[in-house]
Amino acid sequence: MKCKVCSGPGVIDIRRHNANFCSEHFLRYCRQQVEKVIHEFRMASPGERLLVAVSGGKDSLALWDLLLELGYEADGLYVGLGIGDYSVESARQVKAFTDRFAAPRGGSLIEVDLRETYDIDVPTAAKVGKRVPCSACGLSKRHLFDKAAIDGGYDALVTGHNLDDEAAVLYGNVMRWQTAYLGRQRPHLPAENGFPRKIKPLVRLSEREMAAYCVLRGIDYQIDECPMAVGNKHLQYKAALNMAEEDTPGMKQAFYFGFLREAVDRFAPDAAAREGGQSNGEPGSDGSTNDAEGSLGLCQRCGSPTNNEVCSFCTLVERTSGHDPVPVELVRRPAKRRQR
Ligand code: Q46
Ligand code: ZN
Ligand code: ZN
Repeated sequence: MKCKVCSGPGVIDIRRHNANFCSEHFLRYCRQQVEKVIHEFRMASPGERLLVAVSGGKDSLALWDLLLELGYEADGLYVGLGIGDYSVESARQVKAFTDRFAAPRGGSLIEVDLRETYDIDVPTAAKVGKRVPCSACGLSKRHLFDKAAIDGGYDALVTGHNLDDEAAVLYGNVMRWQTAYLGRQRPHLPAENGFPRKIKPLVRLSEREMAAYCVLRGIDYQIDECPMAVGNKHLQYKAALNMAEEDTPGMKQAFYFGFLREAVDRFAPDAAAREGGQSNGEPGSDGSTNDAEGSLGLCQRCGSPTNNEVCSFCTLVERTSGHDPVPVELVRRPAKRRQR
């Protein structure tokens, strides 16, 4: 296996591009893909302040590293979800990355802990609210990401959704013809209705490539799956698409970028009719959605945009705070409804 660029020993093959790369040229390829997509979708300009939502996983840490490499002013935002040991380890990885890779290049970390600040955590919110954990989690993350970006005066909120993620969300939205979500499934959502600009600069890179990037850069990351993800739809969609990709390399990229080129605009009226909010079908990682909120007013508790008197997050906090913490293992996902 020889590097496509320098003919030196290759360390990774990328079948959809029919290319192998050595370490140096693979890292350069990753930077180029991010630069290309930022330019193509006019995501950000030099000098803007970016806030990267970091989970401790490979994608978000690689993204923060890539943006700093490319010269962007990028800070990190970590939300402590209170998901047992998983969250403890995730926080440790984020802090280690910040100290070693981000701080020396001017990146600082903002931390928000659900338990410390709001007296809730994801397992307890799920149990008390009788919600799917990913729904309570996604709702909380979206709210806190938006709030941190607005409060901190950042030009954009950046998330580490990669090609596999976006193709799986698209697959789920198509399977259920969620036309309003399809109309908003773009890698760049402009700031509107009190929400920050949201961008996804990793959509040209795959999950596997992000893992390789971290290994080659020496970035440690959380390798365990979230214990609350078991059985979620998003993982099932990913598995289905992986089988198709195995047979036809490039299928995922063609599916997702073909959608952006040929179809997303056709669904824009459906998205507009839904009015406000920025949900695009990916609240957590399970693809379920339930709280796209309009923009008719501001939450009486926190001042966030909402079409209710009190926003979904504040409602979640009001219901959940004061309850004893529920251990992760006591939260069971609801039984599947029988299908015909
Ligand atoms: S952290 Fe949260 Fe994910 Fe865990 S509970 Fe679901 S959404 S799976 S990205
Ligand atoms: Zn090379
Ligand atoms: Zn609120």
